[in-house]
Amino acid sequence: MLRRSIGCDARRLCDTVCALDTLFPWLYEPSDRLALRVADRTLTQRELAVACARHVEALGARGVAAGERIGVWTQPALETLVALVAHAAAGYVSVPIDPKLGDGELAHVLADAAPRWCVAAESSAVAGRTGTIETIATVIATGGGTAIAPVPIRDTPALVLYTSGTTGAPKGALITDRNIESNLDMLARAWGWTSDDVVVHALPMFHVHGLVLGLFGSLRRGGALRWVPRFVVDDLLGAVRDHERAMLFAVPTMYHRVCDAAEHAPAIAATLRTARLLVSGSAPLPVRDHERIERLAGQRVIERYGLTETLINCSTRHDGDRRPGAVGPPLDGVELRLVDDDRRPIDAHPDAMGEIAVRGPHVFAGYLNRDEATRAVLDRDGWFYTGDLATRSEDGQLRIVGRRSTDLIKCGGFKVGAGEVEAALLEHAEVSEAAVIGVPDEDLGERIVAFVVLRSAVDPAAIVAHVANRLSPHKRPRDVRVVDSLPRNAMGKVQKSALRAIA
Ligand code: MCA
Ligand code: AMP
Repeated sequence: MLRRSIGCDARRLCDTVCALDTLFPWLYEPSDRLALRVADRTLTQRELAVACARHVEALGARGVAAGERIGVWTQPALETLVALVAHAAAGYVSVPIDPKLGDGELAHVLADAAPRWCVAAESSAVAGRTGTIETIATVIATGGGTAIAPVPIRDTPALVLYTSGTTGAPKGALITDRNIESNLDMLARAWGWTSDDVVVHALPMFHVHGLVLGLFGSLRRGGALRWVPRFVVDDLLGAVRDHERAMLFAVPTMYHRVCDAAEHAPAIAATLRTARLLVSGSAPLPVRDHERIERLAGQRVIERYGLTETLINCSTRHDGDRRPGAVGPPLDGVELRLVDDDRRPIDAHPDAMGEIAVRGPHVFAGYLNRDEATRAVLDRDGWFYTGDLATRSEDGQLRIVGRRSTDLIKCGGFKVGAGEVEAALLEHAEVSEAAVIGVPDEDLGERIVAFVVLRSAVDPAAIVAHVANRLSPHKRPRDVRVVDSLPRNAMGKVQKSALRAIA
């Protein structure tokens, strides 16, 4: 194993590492620049390098070997970020876990990913929830002399990210070092992203947006991340105000709420104007909000489009045309085509609608333990079928116009499978039938509405609480409608279009 003292042997080590091509090259020649800030706690590059090295040592001392899967309880703390960076840098596979997961979903993730260890900022918060899996507390250590051993970028998994599908429980998407490196470098070109940029976000650390783009993206560039662990408009904008070159990453729901606040508070609008870039993604940004932001912030939002399985595919460019309603052209390095129902390319027809298929080094390695599900979306030639429907303008800008499956709901930027919520509802003893739909919502994009047939009278709030015990809070229905029966076709299939009409 290659180990050197941080500082004294840094130049020699850096020469070795530069030749290797690693995810965070500065880790082997750290400076005193800011790397991370969470609330009032900060780490410079040098402090982060030490903290990562000590975390990896602590893992080694417990017998955890590189390549192992480790659950990361993504508590809102600096320690969470240290663990995630250390694992990525040292070749461990992080399985980020939403601390708010309901018991059923947590049991599924732990059984499927089967990590032998979980790390947490406060292991007491996790105790009792991980069964026999050993919990290790992440401690930010400040001393010690050895650097993390550099690991070259490979095609092996760095992350297992759980994502919902139309049916069944969430699947673990295997994201490799190469996926992360290639996609972040594509984005750096598209956004003019440099080491002087500070990303500000209030996103969770168990999804691509907050974790891969926000955390790994900032650090890959040698810049900094300012993480506001809970989304509160004033806190988020306060963080933007603190930095000269802030890049704000947020989902449309957050921009919607920021605009609502800015319309009544000129100071918020003034702060928005200071940001170097405002970037939106994870769900469609309504044209109305795009225009509101332009009016309030004096600049247009950069929209980018991606999926857990592919990271980011398209983006408007920092020096290009930021067109409301469009997600820009494919990133350089992404092959993209529109296909028909038989997956035949239809690119010859400008403005024709088709499903987006993508290929490139950013496309994931498959789903953990789900070869059949992988084959359903990833063909032998490396094309990934997104399920998203789009048109492409003559100049190559994509417009997302819908999804193949209406059983996928995007609520506040979170993807929720209707089937997953229906299964949780049906586990309630008094629910005999259940159907879940997404209903358009100005704030959330889509709101989860459940229709249930009951065996006996139950308070709808108890039904919502029942779902919350099993799944993440964001998968709870916002509205439960009790009906005598569900509309079904001759085959007995629930007619969701009829439910949508009622809702
Ligand atoms: C929510 N609450 C409820 C219910 N639903 N209470 C009772 N019944 C319900 N049905 C609670 C919440 O837990 C919260 O409670 C409070 O009500 C407010 O909820 P909400 O309106 O949802 O607001 P929020 O909790 O503030 O959430 C909005 C949010 C959040 C902050 C925008 O949706 C969010 O963090 N979204 C980010 C999603 C994301 O990162 N997606 C990236 C996926 P309490 O206050 O007690 O907590 S990656 C991806 O999509 C690709 C790769 C890409 O392109 O990026
Ligand atoms: P997830 O599986 O949570 O990563 O969600 C991926 C899905 O989010 C995509 O398949 C799209 O449906 C949606 N999505 C992400 N970014 C955008 C965007 N900028 N505009 C429209 N939809 C988006």
